[in-house]
Amino acid sequence: MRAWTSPELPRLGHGVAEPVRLHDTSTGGVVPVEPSGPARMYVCGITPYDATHIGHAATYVAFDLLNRAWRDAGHEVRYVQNVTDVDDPLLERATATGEDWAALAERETELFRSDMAALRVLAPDHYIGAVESIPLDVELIQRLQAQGAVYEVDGDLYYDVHADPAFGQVSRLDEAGMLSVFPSRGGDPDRPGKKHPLDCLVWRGERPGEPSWDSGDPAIGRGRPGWHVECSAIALRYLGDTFDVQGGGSDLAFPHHEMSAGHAQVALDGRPFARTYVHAGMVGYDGEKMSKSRGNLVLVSRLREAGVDPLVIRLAILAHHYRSDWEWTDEDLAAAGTRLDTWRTAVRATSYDAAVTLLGEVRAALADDLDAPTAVAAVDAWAAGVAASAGTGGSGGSQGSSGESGPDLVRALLDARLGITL
Ligand code: 5CA
Ligand code: ZN
Repeated sequence: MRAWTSPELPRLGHGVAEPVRLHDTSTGGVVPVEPSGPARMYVCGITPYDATHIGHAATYVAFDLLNRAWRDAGHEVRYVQNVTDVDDPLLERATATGEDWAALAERETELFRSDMAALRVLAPDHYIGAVESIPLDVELIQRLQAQGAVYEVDGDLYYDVHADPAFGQVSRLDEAGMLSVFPSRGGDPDRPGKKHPLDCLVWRGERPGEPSWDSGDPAIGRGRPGWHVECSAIALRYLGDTFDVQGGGSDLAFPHHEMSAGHAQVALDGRPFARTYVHAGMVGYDGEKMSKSRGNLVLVSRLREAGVDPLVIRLAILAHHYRSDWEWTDEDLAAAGTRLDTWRTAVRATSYDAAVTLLGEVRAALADDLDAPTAVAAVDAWAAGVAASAGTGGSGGSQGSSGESGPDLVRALLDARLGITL
């Protein structure tokens, strides 16, 4: 399906940024990520039954920082994202409100596109819906069947998690840990007929009143795909195996990314699905994780309608490290507004030397596991320095040898690396 229009990305001179190091859930450490050829990233997309909230926005802004870091390090980036435009929560919401499920999905996907564009998030190269990827899912399920990794339970097809010897290596949870989160994240540990409580659905047979598709294969029948197979199949088709980063919020590490990796690795005879698994922390509001099902949502579109500058929303997000869990507050937004004003005042009077120093600091912070708060603090310190030297009549306006001015360099830097235009 159609993505959204990416903002222009200024090219920064001054050599290339250093390679990016990222926290990898599967090893538990910060590791160098060294793409060979184009950098390949898959980030799990929305389930479009409600509007984009700050938690979603924070997750996509985090991976946008990675996209921008790779580009500044000289990589071409291949970025793929899905839209889970058919799944239980979407169908349940449509049933509850009496809306057509496909119309609901299309409307919320369109709102997401406009929120992402407003937040200056670079668009994926391939934006793929679950419905349009059903033939890819069927093909993957057939490969899993050929490996003996699929069995039937009353017309539904289940994946045997132990078919992948590496099961557990993405989330690094033990079985008790897996079982404790499985039911709240789409799993059905107690379904009779399953071989193991953690086995997951790959194909849900046709039910009255639910959308279904003909798989074209009598051994699979009519129905709809399970959730994990969707991301596995889309990533393999558009990125190939052993791609650089599989990303999403930390609530996806298990079961979603564990299962998607398992499917792919069984189909690929053990070749790794992704090299690195990167997870953003959960954003809360009013003391709980922000979620559509809890209803404690701060919606990007609602803030925009209320006249909040989307760049201020983006800057409020950047004040938090992507990996930490944090709480959204109205004060965050006010602080980001003040900060943006301060930066906009400072940029007019910056010296070229101060701009070059800032470039090095921002690049270094972001190369270190996308440390946006440190990058933001460096910009704050630069702005304070500019204000202090303006007060003493000091050093505004000088240029580098290329004729580039300090203000031009800082504007390009913050635009290219933080997505903030001054
Ligand atoms: N469609 C699936 C992924 S294939 C899905 O999880 N959709 S979602 O709409 O529920 O979430 C979209 C993305 O936002 C996921 O990466 C999820 O981990 C992330 N996310 C959801 N809630 C939060 C939150 N409160 N804070 C941070 N990220 C969140
Ligand atoms: Zn996914």
